[in-house]
Amino acid sequence: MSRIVIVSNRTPGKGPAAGGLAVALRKVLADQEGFWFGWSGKLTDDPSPEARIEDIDGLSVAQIDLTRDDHHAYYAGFSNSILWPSFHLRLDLATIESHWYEGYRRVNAQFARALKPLLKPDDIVWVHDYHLIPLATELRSLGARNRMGFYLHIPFPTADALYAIPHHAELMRDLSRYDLVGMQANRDVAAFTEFADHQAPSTFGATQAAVDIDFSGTEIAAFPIGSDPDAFARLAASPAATKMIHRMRRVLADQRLVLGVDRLDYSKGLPQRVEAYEKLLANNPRLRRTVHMLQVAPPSRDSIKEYQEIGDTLDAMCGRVMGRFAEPDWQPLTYVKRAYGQPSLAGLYRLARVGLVTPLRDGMNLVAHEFVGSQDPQDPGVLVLSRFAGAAEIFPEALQVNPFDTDETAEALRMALDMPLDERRERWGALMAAARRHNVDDWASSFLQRLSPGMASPKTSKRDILYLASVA
Ligand code: ADQ
Repeated sequence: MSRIVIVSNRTPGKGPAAGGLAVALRKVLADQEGFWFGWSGKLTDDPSPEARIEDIDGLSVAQIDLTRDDHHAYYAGFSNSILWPSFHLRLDLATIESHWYEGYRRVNAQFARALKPLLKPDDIVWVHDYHLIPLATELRSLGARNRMGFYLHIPFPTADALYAIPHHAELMRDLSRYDLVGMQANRDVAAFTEFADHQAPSTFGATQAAVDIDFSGTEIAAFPIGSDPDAFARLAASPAATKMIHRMRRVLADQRLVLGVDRLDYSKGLPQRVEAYEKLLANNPRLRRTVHMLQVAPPSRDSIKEYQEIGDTLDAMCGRVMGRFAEPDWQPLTYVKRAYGQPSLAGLYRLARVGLVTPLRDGMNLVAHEFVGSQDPQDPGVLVLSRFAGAAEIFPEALQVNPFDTDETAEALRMALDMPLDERRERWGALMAAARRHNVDDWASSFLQRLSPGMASPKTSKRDILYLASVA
């Protein structure tokens, strides 16, 4: 049976993960033979060209070190100061330094040189995310003929945003070296298809004469990622979750909890969210003292200026709302900057009357799935969801909002808080059914089955792949 080789920027570490990728993929290799390949997290002056192979929490992991300069250019530079903001349509937050691209390609070539000797001919290679778009090109130039799939965890940009990315034509050519490219949502496949349709090789013309993009050998389809909603349901009733719920109930008393859980990232719409909550309190004095907002947002990528700035902005906004509405015996909100284990998160999700998931743009958003999975079926909370998250295609029964319109989000919050129990149950029943249909096991087996149709699957996927679109 073919082995699965998962490749991502970082190999998984021990302990709770604050990123969706690690949470989702641990499960794949728990069920199936193979290994995980990526950067170790270590920076050295003279990295070994060979990967170290270790067992980490029962997973076989092959890792390499990077030099500080290469890592900066590849990770903080090209990946997270150019690709991340552009793919999230935040060109205003992109910083372009042209030398970062060489570092990005150098690291992808280094990954390929260390991975190629570990590959057997029938291994299936599954590459994850925007850090590693050129990996198939690099592996193929070393002679690898394996089936290779790429999954983009973040949204695919509009054509205009793509044009703003240096070397975008080469990156698109790199995508064409994969057998399968998976995206989160139909909107991403549509954006990709639009770009591919309008950028036939000839139209790259004089400025891009060397680039010849042929997508006829690449299948493009949407495979919306999910969580394990039944595991969250169990976790939410576990002793650790119950402990968190009791602690919070003592503090909250009769106040209803409005909950946000996110990495601290400008794509998550946190200032707009706090502003919407401020408007809720301003427009509905009767709700003061009856609600409390908890925003959990551990810092991420904090070596990047734009991430420090979003932290400062959020601090200031939370301070403003406190100053405007707090009483000696009532605080309107709490802002916590740390990561929690899944049982504690599940407890918070279950306790919340409203899950406020309002990114300005998001590939999927697993917090929405986890919130749904964790609810008490007898007394479920309400999901307020950005229509610009991939999850909006999965959860039409959420209260969907335009997160840029803070009046609309404030009104959705009011509706959620006033929603009768019958309606909450009805909406949650539909959301939970959707979360189960799109669970993470089926996501992984759907992608792997499509990448390698003859391969035995660890779990038979009953889900049809509803989101297929092909540019071939
Ligand atoms: P992220 O941008 O990290 O992921 P998301 O999908 O919400 O966003 O996943 C976050 C994960 O981190 C969730 O599993 C959540 O439980 C966990 N998490 C968040 N805050 C936490 C905290 N304070 N403590 C502990 N855990 C926390 C990227 C894309 C998304 C896409 C995922 C998966 O940006 O759009 O859904 O990958 O493909």
